Amino acid sequence: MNVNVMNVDYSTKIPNNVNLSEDRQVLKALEGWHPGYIDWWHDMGPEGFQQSLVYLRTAYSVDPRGWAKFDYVKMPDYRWGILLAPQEENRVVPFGEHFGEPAWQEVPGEYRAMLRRLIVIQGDTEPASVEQQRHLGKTAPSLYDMRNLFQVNVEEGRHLWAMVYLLQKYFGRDGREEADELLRRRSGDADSPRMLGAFNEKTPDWLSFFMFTYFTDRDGKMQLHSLAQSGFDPLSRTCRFMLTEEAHHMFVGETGVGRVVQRTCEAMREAGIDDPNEVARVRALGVIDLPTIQKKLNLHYSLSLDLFGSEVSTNAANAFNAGIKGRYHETQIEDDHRLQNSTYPVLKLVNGEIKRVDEPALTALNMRLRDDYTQDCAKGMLRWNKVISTAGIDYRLTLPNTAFHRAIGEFKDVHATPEGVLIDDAAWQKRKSDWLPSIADGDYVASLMQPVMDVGEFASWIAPPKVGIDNRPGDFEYVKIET
Ligand code: BYC
Repeated sequence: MNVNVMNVDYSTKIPNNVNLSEDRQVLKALEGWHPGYIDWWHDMGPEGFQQSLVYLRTAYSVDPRGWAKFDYVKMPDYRWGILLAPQEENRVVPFGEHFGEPAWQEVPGEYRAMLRRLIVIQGDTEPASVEQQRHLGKTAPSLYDMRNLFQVNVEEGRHLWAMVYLLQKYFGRDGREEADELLRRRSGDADSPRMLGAFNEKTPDWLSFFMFTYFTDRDGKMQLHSLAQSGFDPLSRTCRFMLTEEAHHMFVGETGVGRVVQRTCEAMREAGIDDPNEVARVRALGVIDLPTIQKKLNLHYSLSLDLFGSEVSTNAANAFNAGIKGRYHETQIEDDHRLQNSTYPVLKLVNGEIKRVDEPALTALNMRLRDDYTQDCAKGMLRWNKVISTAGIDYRLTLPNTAFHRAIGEFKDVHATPEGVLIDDAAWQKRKSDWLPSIADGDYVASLMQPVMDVGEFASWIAPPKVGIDNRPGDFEYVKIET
């Protein structure tokens, strides 16, 4: 491990551990990009609270034993920095046609376009999520939750910086142009939308935010893991450090949904309601009924599955062959890491039925990553279901079938129930509001979104967390709101 890259240089305008002060050209490009970023943050970052002091963590090192410090910061003063995990000595390309060759420190010419595309797609998602979440501060269910939202937002901003650094350092003029485009596209904009579907959807309320951080940030985790395997070493190192921050985002999602479920179960028990499908009675308690939570889950999981691309993809095969994008935990997998002769079972439509069919493993890489993702999703759900069963309520949250509500890949042209039964358009239209949030469900959840900004207080529909951030007590003032 190279000790020099552990600590971050705060003397330049852009904190970094990549020796920017001696890399004048890149420093200049980044400093040139900085004002546009700050404008974007003011226009499209969190609405309001920009002058509030927020108890945020800022990365000061990339040492896994202690990399962040917590302090009150005004969001626009957050030090967005460029941090790469330490360079591993003698690292080799861990998969594909170049397996075993030294990892690249510069962009290999033949893979330039492919690499740039992947970096741009990754970069595009980061500001998109900030845009999607920008109005949520105003309806935060507590100061604790508001702080977590803003933490996620500033770190997604930092992840944008991470990708922009790669573009500006390694891709010259077209990299700089792409960096500018990242600030120009807007989530949900009719003329200039973000690149991937889920990042143009609305995040209308806090339950959606928690589902997004659980399901969509977890796609981020899987994609970052795959890129962290890259033979292009600077990308690998960047993604490795981003994963450190990403863990908190998924924690916010998992505990957020868990706390909503817990509050609903507590309220049902107190009111003596056993049947979770008595939606009107449960809603009268000011909590979110379990069937609506399931519908939100169906929506966010299916939108997130689309982010893996088509089940069978030559793009994915090419990126793997090139040594640019690997598999989840590539180096821990025991095989030849070339996949020239192996197969992988892929879900496909065969004579109107959903079946697993063996495909060449190389073209099936998106499917494989998506399978790894589904397994990862299922883990946290066990905890949510434990809360429900402990409360003695007969209900289980489940992941819908992969064919349900898809816009990308094998199932995009069919309709399927959450159980995976194919149905026709008429049946889908009739039943879809049983499976996805209806306007009425959205209105009800929206009606609960009343801000709670008193220290240590929480909205009626969500339980307090078990522990505070940075071990702070329950009555800690996570955001000092300016008056
Ligand atoms: N929407 O071979 P195909 C995160 C396009 S999230 C729109 O099926 P491929 C985060 C595709 O571009 C992680 N278009 O797929 C989370 C291609 O178009 P072109 C973000 C789509 O290329 C929360 C065509 O369809 N990172 O970090 O194998 C908060 C055929 O493509 C979509 C990455 O995604 C879609 N959903 O895989 C903040 C990693 N899917 O080129 C942040 C980088 C496919 O023919 N990206 N298309 O015009 C990739 O690895 C791959 O590009 C994808 C697609 C997985 C996205």
